[in-house]
Parts: sequence; structure tokens; C-alpha cells
Amino acid sequence: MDLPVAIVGGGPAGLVLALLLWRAGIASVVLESRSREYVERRVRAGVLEQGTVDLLADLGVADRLHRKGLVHRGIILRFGGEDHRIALSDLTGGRVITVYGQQEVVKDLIAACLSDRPGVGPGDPILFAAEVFAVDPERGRIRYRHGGVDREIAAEIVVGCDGGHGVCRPTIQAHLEVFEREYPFAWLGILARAAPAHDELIYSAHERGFALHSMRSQAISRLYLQVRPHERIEEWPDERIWAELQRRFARPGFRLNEGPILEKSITPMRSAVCEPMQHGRLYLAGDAAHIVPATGAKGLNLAVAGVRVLAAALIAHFGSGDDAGLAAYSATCLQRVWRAEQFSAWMTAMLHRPDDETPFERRLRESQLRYVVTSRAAAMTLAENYVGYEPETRAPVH
Ligand code: FAS
Ligand code: PHB
Repeated sequence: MDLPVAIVGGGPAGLVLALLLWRAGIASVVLESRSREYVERRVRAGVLEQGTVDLLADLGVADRLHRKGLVHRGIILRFGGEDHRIALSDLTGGRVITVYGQQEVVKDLIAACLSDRPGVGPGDPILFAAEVFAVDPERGRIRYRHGGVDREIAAEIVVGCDGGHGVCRPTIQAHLEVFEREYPFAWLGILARAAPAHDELIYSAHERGFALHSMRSQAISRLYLQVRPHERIEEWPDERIWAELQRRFARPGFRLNEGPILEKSITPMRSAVCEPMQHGRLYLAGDAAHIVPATGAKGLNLAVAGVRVLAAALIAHFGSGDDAGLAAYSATCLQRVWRAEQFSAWMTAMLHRPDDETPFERRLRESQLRYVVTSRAAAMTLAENYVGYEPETRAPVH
């Protein structure tokens, strides 16, 4: 074997795993198909649960996060022309979320991987522009193209952190079941140089469709629109985006600040879970194993939670030879994965308006919205899932 662990994919899952292993003295290499510049610019998620922030701090990569991250104690649900605040912290004994762009997390992780590595393991810790095109899950052999040359690596353990469209999961497709759902809409997301119009996130359930107001700093807004699944970004010039956003957030005395759109993209919305998340020497983590609609702000947090479980199992495997953690990896992660899937699907159904929504379904959705902002028990359900719910830590309530 060339090395203990090979990680396919240098997103949050792969990079956090690499750092957790290196800190325990276990050598690994991350093979990332894109350039460093590309992955550090790729705009995606923005909400970090406290558990994610704590893990990044524990890894020593949270200095910028603590300086630039925005700590939030509530979110707004806007519907029927009214705002309703869900007081996340009051409802969860003081827990908070932190708004900090995924690309910033990735920058911090890459810097740590390339600079703070405790000198274990040969060669570069991350190979950029290294596209993996073949994985043998039984023999732990990976083939990839780097510098125009086809190369091969053999590792005792291979971890597929290659996202929702990677190459790892298909290699064990015959050994797993995929539970999935396609939603009848997508999200058009923009990053704009425009001051946020409110200091908290606004989830707007408008009759024209869902919209989300988020941010990255006091000068940068992150905004989303529900659009039809197969719409193309070319159909959405900047003027049309701003006009639709203003409509969906309209209420007396409120107007979004507009400015140059720095990035825009359309992401289809889907759910997917692989069971199990492992076969042979291959383990799947992050989006490679599960996809959630972004409505619940779970994707990135679930990826980090999963690799924390996998890292502990690998450290036991390489340390004392104890393989109980590796054998239980999928079962341990799937409890939390399905909790996040259910919460994300519930938030998505409550806030989005499908084109074919019947009058009856619309009344059900309106009733759900009204209930969640008038019942403390219902609001607490939203809050405890939004700030991060760890089912593995809970016992049945009697
Ligand atoms: P990632 O997809 O982040 O990383 C996988 C990495 O593997 C990528 O860098 C890719 O280049 C690399 N890779 C793929 N194939 C490879 C190969 N063959 N060889 C080598 N490398 C390969 N979540 C939210 O919570 N909120 C959001 O608003 C949100 N927006 C999103 C927008 C988009 C367009 C997408 C695709 C996802 C979004 N997500 C969002 C979910 C997202 O944040 C994921 O949950 C998060 O990136 C998961 O991290 P990873 O599992 O590391 O996967
Ligand atoms: C974001 O800021 O990118 C964001 C916030 C909340 C979500 C999804 C995305 O539910």
C-alpha cells in the first residue's frame, strides 16, 4: 500500500477528514479534480451549526471564522405579508448558528492542510487538478490523471468525498440502495455586492414561490429564488432576478438593497441517501453519501458530522486495530442523515409552492406555517433541528 488513506474530493468533507487524520498522525492524500483557485471560489453553503464551528475551532482553523463569521440567534419566516421570528437561541437553550461562506471554510481548511501538517505521510497532502477516473473498492486502488499523466495509488482505505456527482459511489452501486427524491423546483442563487436588507435570514413563502435572504458580510448578500427544475441561468438576466426577488420579499417598509451580482447559478433540488455508505475498502462521506435540499442548511454540516464519525473509526482501526467503528460507520451516520433529510424535506414542503399545488394543499401549507409561528412546541421543533440535532445523543422521551 502506498499509504493508509486516500481521499477522493477536496471539499469540506475531504479536507476536514484529512486534517482529523493528520492530527492523529495518520497519513493521507486528498485528490481534488479542480484547481485550488476554483474550489476556493466556488460559492455554496453559508450556515454552520455550532457543532461544525466547534470542530473547526478544535482543528485550529476557525480564527477567520470567529473574526468574520456572523453569529445569528434567530431566523424570520415571511408569509402573508408578515414577518415571524423563530427565536432559535431562546428555543434551544442558547444555541446559535454562524453565517460564514463555504468557500471561506474551504480556504481555511486548505491553508491548514498545506501549512500545519505535522509532517506525517509522504508527498503533497492535497493534489489539485487530479481527476480520479477509476476506483477499485476491493483492492483500494485509485487511478487518476494529474499533470496529463495517468497515475495510480493504492491505499488501505479509500474515502469517497467526491460530492453528489462523483466517481466513487457508482463503483459500489451494486452493494447499496439509494433512496432519492427529485423536487419539482430548483434554487437560483446569487452573491451580490449589496448590503443585507436585514440582519437575519428571511425565508419568504410567497405565492410566486420561495425566496431566501441570507448574507456573507455587511456588504455582501446571498439570495435565492425558487425556479423551475430545468430553467437555465441564461434565462435570468440580473434585472429579472432583482425584480423577482423584490416581488417575493415585498412588504411595507422593506426593500432589498441591489448591487452588482458577483456570481449566479441554478442548483436542482433533490434528496438522496445511500445505504450503506461503505463497501470493501471504500467509505462514502458528505454529498457522496447523501444529498439534502438546501432549505434546512444541512448539507455542509452533515458532511462534517459524518467525517468526524469516520475519522474516529479510522483512528481506532489504525491505532488499536479495533474495527467496530468502521463496521458501524453507516448505521451511526444514518440516524443523523435521515433526521436532516426529514427536516429539510419538511422545511422545503412548508416554504415552496409547486406549480401544481392544489387549493387544498395550499391551505395545508398555510396552516403549517401558521402553526409553526404560533405554537412554542412547533417553533421548538424547527429551532432544534435548524441549530443541529444529534439523534445519537437522544433517548426516547417518556
Ligand atoms: P463537495 O461537492 O463540496 O466536494 C466534492 C469535491 O470532490 C469537489 O471539490 C469536487 O471537485 C471533487 N470531485 C468530484 N469528482 C471528483 C473526481 N472524480 N476526482 C477528484 N475530485 C473530484 N448546502 C447548504 O447547506 N446550503 C446551500 O446553500 C448549498 N448550496 C449548494 C449549491 C450547489 C451548486 C451545490 C452543488 C451544493 C450546495 N449545497 C448547499 C450543498 C453543499 O454545500 C454540500 O453539502 C457540501 O459541499 C458537501 O461537501 P462535500 O461532501 O465535501 O462535497
Ligand atoms: C446560505 O447563506 O447560503 C444559506 C442559508 C440558509 C439556507 C441555505 C443557504 O437554508
